[in-house]
Amino acid sequence: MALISPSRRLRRTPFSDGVEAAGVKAYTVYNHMLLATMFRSIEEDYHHLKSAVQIWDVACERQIELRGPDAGRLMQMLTPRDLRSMLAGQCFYVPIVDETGGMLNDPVAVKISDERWWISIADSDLLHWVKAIAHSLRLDVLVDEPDISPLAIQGPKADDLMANVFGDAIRDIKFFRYGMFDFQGRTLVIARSGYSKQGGFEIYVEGSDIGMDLWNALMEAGKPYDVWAGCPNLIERIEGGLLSFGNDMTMQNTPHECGLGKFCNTQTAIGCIGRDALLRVAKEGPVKQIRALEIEGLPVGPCDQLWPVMAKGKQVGAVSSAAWSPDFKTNVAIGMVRMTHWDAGTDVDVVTKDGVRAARVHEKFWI
Ligand code: THG
Repeated sequence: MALISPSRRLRRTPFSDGVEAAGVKAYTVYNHMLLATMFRSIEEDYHHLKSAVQIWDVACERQIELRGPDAGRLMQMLTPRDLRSMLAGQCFYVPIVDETGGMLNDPVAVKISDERWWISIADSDLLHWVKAIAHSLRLDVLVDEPDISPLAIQGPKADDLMANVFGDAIRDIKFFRYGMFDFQGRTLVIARSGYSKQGGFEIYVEGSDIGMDLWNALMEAGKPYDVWAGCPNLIERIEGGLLSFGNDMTMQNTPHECGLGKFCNTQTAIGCIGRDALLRVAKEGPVKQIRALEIEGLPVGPCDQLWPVMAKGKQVGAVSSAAWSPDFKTNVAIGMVRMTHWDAGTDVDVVTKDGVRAARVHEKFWI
């Protein structure tokens, strides 16, 4: 692969100096921002993530802030998840849908107060959609992208590392809840969440100016735990069934097709823009859905285009993410599979870029 050309369009992050000093080997672009994808090798990073602790520059998980009396109303317009029970101090994984029920994004919503919400977005320009709704309905809410950059601490030693910097109270934060913690006189939101199944935290770093000081403090505090700079890991996130917007699903898919029906309360999410469309699809049920797939044979290359899933010469689905799993000693994959072939154990073929491979629908994700 060639190099990536730096430019103003491709935004750096408050932690980019640290990422570079740590020897980043590959980047992707996410929300028009740099996101590291590899430090040593994807496999070394994977083993280390599962045994130690890593600091991830996930500033590209940009925030959309909703501020004002209509913030809660606007937030509910965006998602079919019922937000009435959500309290300040909680985070919710929320599908965001358009008027046809198509997925526009799958962010984490963070409720700061009734009148202040953050939407921690995946890779799509959601800000435009949210601003247009607020403006066209003359809602009493400000919508913008504040200077807030998530920094994730992930891995089994994450609690110990974080306790060294923020104190033992950090250990009491529950999954998808957050607390407020001080660093250099700044109060930061710290949630127990993150794009891995290894456990850990996300610090919503408010103010780019403290970015490198916090990065360095965490690196120092992590020395006893063999901390590395890291990044979301392709293998681990497939094993864990963590979906990637733009890869595993697009605007063409409903939340139900994505297996995100459990995060929808379409009956009671009054005000959700896609509600009528989703009531129809929820009644019929999806005819294709995300599945875990096991692809036989030698390690497959990265999936940078959909790989057709075939049965008896007919296409019955497509694989969107795949990687060799060292722990499960098979190729793990995520794909969308038609109803006729989505039962666990169904044998299919996958047309990978290095040839046709036998594959099987797996009953669930691996971790
Ligand atoms: N954290 C934050 N922002 C993000 C991500 C994140 N924005 C971009 C991207 N990741 C959004 N997508 C996801 C996908 C999965 C999860 C979070 C964000 C996730 N899912 C858990 C699961 O499926 O096991 C838990 C969901 C739940 O039980 O509520 O964590 O990672 N800030």
